[in-house]
Amino acid sequence: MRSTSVIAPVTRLEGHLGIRLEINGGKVENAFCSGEMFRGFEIILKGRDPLDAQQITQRICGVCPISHGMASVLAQEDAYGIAPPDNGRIARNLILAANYIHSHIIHFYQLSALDFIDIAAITKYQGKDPALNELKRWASFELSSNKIFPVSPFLPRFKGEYVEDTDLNLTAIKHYLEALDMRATAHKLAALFSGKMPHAMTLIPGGITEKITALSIAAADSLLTRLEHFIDTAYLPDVIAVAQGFPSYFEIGKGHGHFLSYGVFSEGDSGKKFLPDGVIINGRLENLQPSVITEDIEYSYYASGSGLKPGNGTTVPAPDKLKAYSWLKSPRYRGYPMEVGPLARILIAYQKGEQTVVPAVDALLKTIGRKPSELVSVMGRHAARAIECKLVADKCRTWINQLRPGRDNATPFVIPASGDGMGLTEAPRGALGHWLTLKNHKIDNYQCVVPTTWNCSPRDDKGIPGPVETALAGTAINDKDNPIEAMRVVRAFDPCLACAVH
Ligand code: NFE
Ligand code: MG
Repeated sequence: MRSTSVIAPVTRLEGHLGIRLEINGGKVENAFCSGEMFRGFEIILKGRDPLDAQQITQRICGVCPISHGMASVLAQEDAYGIAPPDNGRIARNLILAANYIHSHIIHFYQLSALDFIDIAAITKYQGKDPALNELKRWASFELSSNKIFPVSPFLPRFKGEYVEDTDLNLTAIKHYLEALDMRATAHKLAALFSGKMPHAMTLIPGGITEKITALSIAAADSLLTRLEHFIDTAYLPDVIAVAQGFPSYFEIGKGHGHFLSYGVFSEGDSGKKFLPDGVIINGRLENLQPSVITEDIEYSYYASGSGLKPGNGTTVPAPDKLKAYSWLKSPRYRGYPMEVGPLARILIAYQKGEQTVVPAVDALLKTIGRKPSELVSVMGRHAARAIECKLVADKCRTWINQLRPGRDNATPFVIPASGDGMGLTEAPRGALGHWLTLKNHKIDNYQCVVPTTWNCSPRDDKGIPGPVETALAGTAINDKDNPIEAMRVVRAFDPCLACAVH
């Protein structure tokens, strides 16, 4: 029997994503991802002073602003021919790392965990924690009230199988509340070097404007200890427990199996990055070649040329285009749709034999009794994100110890009248690139190709679906009116549609 299920917008992710599932015989036959709104940052940037770019592009998103600021200053550094001194480079690593920790913790607890954890278990709570008792009072009321519109964010929810173990449910709900405090802690860590969060004041081409002091180093060390404790005692164990409770989700949501990472967290002049760049196509590792990136628009609400390289890209909205179904363009790498994000970074680092990554991945796989290939799945994406969060947090200790109070934190520069630059980095959700062209000292063209644009892209000019569309195909849907299985597939990618449409 055929049916269609449309979920628009999908909740518990950032921005406006619509999903259309065409179901045949209880399985998704075709899936479509729609970015439902237009924003126009690439147009807003035209004609402006290039130093506005790292501030304006950070407003693309409140979750991953640092990545946009970083891509922007990297593109400008490429155009101006400069690089930051060690203090600037390392402090930027720390700001970005703190933003990763913040983002990964939100994603698991606030956005995804409620696909698995049973919030109704709070009614069984017998302890004395005031916050949990307040949650219990509220949830007991909502669950028994039969209101036609229950109060979000916990209810309403799709019917489905949730965790049955009361202790695990109550532990995860307690961690849900603690995660809110950890997000603030990660923001405080970033703000020691970024001025404030979420949108950093201090990022400039050539480094950062904030002086490094003994006080900021000591404060960073202390905040990091709290974050590491939460990752070790809550985030990782909770992900492992959920993974063990839902083993079928190591089979669900596979996707194309092509992965892309630009590499991130510069280790200095050698060009080495803590998480390396690379590409995996059909299981084979390749060197990254940015010149083969293009964007198609056959099914996107744009009238610009199709198949353009981002450096020559244009953004001409066409809301009446009949064939279109998304405000995302379709980025492709040598024609391939690429999955980006923590799983891509971890698999590429693992295949490259990175010394810190390989033992961490092997230890986790041993704990959960899985093979590396099984990471390409819903649970694998959660596991990869959690491992990455731990690796990045632990690496912050090294970076904090490498900061030198009083030394330069920025390199002077002159903005040339014309030129172009490419800034490639990795946002929490994956590969992020900004392309900049200057004319008369002003921005002539600015193009962003963003992680969720890769992951949630619509079909390309050849009709090939995007990574999330492909990961959804084949998923068994038990009840088309409660397609929780599809929501688990989508949320495992941690989509941000605000970024994706930019
Ligand atoms: Ni709005 Fe972002 C990240 C970027 S995702 S969250 O991480 O760039 O498309
Ligand atoms: Mg773009």
